[in-house]
Parts: sequence; C-alpha cells; structure tokens
Amino acid sequence: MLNRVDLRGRVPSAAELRAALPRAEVDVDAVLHQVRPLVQDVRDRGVEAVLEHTERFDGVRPERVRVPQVELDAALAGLDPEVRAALEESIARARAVHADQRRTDTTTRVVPGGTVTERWVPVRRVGLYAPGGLAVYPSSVVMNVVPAQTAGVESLVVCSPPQADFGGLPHPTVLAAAALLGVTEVWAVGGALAVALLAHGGVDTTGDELEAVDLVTGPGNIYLTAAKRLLRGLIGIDAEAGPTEIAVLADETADPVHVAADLISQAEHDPLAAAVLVTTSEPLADAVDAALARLVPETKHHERVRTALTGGQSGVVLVSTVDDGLRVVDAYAAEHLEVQTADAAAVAARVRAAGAVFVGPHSPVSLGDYCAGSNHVLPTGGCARHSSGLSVQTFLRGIHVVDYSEDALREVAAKVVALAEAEDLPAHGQAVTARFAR
Ligand code: HSO
Ligand code: ZN
Repeated sequence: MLNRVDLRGRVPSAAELRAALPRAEVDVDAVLHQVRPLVQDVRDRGVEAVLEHTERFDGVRPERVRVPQVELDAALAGLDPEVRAALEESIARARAVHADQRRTDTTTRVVPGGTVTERWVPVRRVGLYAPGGLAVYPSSVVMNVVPAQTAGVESLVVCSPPQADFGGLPHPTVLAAAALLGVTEVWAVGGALAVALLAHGGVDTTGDELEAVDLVTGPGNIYLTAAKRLLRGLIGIDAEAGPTEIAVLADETADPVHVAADLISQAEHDPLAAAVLVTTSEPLADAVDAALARLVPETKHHERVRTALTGGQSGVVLVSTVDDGLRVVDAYAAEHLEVQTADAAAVAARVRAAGAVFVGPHSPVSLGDYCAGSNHVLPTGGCARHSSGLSVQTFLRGIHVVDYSEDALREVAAKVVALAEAEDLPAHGQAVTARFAR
C-alpha cells in the first residue's frame, strides 16, 4: 500500500534526502489572495463580516459569536462522565509536565556593579484555536490552554468553529473542555476569520467586546495558516501547522501490526496526513504493508486513511543501517517520530529533529495526542528543524534588564567607544563619554 523509496547502499546528503523523501505540498501562498480580503473585511466590519462569511462558508449564522457562560456550564454538565474523567487525566498530566517548564529569572553579574537580568514575562492576552473540520478537538483545547495558563497569561480566549448541528455553538465537548480548564471566554468562530477577529478585535451582536490579542496559537487548516501568515507581526503566532505527520524509525524488532496501527492513527486525521516508515528491514516493510492491507478496510475513516497512506506524502524508506535511518528522519524532521528499534532509548537520544519523539514499543503517538502529558501542538512540514511545539515558553517573553553602576560603565567606556567608531556611529560612543566629561 505504501510507496517505497530504497536508499540502501546510498549515502545522500541532507538536501538530497529532503528532495527524495515524501512530503505533502502545502502551498499557503497560493491561498493568500483568497484570505487577504476576508481578513481585511473582518478588520473593517468586525463581527458583522465574521457572521456573513461564516454563513457563506459553513452554512450557519450564529445569533452571537461569544458563547454565553450558561452554554459552557451546560456543556460541562452534559459531558459523558467517562470522557470527563479522561479529559481530567489529560489535563492533570499536561499540567504536571508543563509546570516543570516554568522559567525563573536569571541575574548575571557581568562585572562588579554591572548586571543583566533576564526577566520572563507572560504574554498578556492570547487567542487559542481548537479546530473543527473532519474531527472535533477538545484535546487541542487542553494542549493550548495548559501551557498558556501555566505561563501565567492573564487573559485568554478560546475560538472554535460554530457547528450547524449544535445551533451555531462550537462542539459541546470543546466547550466542556474549556469549562473544565476554567476558561470563561469562548467565541464561536473558525479558520481565517478567527485569526482575523483575534488580531483586530470586534464587538458582538450583543455588545460583548472581543479585545484584540497579542498572540494566536493552535492548529488549523490552510486558510487559518494563511491568516496567521498575513497577520504575523501585528500578532505573534506559533509555528505554522500543516497536515499531521508520523514517521516511524523501525528495525526488525518492531511489531508490524503496531507500526501499521500507528501509521493509520495519524492518517485518520486528514487525507493529506503523512505516514512514513523508515526501516532497515525489508521483511518488516512487507509485514507492515500486509497489516495495512488488512487493517485499513476495517477502520472507520478508511477512505481518508487510504488517501493519506497512498498519497505522495506517505511511504516506506528502506535504509541499510539505523544510523542511516537517523539521518533520514533528521532530514525529514517529522512532527511525530516513533523509534521502534532495539535499544530504542539510545537511538531516540540521537534524534536531532522531530516535533516529539516516542520511544519504544509502548509509546504510540496517540498516547501523546491525549494522555502522555506532552504537548500535541507540534511543528509540521519540516519546521521541526527550527521550531518547537507549544510549551510554556511559547507564552513567555524574556526581557533583558541592564543595570550598571557609574564605575562599571566607566570601566568599559573605551570599549563601547571603540566599537561605536568601528561602526561609524560616534554618537553611540559620545552617549557614554558624556557621562564622564567634566
Ligand atoms: N495528532 C494531532 C493531535 C490530535 N490527535 C488531536 C487527536 N486529537 C496532531 O499532533
Ligand atoms: Zn492525532
């Protein structure tokens, strides 16, 4: 079922590898011209524009965009107890992990009388997005809200698309997750419109105001990503998210049925999702293929799973050694990487690029999606080469606070002057020497 790329006996460069590996082509720039007028319309006409376009795209026109507190309470009251217990566990584990990411201010005494402090300050107000689309994502509410709250963000708003089936409210499980987390501000707005409203602010039909935010995080479709790209600068954004990806680095010790199940699990998100197996074992590749052939037809969303697995973005890469496999997965820089090899922890420790790494036979990606404690909002499309997933750090800014005494400044004055002269910026030097002129 999976396309094969045979790299055995070859040692391609990182650039060649990147070209050889399957990857979804997601051309955000190609939709900018569609998204730009939407964003401008929301900037100019606020909620009225949001409602009009929502009706046009989603066939639903909510009476109001802000979700009233009674609806949040009702969603929580109506939540299936088993789902509630699972969400509570997910939240507790995520809180435990994210609490350890808190930063403490550091003060460096550079010289006697001269200090630089790095002060960590939370972003004041953030907008967190939980997508709708082919599935509903209460788990993404958890993964956005927990790091923001842990960072100490004082004001946060969750947005999620209105659902025609639920009277123009976001999905009740999304609302219930927000309520469980203590979130009180939720707006029913989706995709690019959500990012535009968060960036520009607006006033609801009821007179409720959505105050513009400083930062927007959370995954969404290509239109949401395009809006983030257009508005970045006015607002901060997390890494742009594309379709989900799983790579599995496996040797002959891996269980082919488990590998197949894990590939299917992420293919279930989206026909554009990517599932890549990198293996030293051709028999394993054959066995995974056989398992897929048996399992895919049995899975509920088999159509989109099949489309994802047989698309150009998915495949098997055969390599000669685990070392070569590591070079392949580093070049690919998957959103999620499973290591299912002998001595998996040692192999995983050598991975240089992945959004998150899942070690050994008992750490499937779907554990991380819900209940590992790790965050599931992760860089896709190779962005793991330069970016991290959501964390407390996403919601903090480090401010350098410089505090020098007269003596400490005098001691370094000549060096400042020398560098200022070297840059032909003499006034920079004079700003220092002026303090010591009689
Ligand atoms: N695998 C997705 C997250 C998710 N899975 C949410 C299920 N629900 C992207 O990391
Ligand atoms: Zn998932």
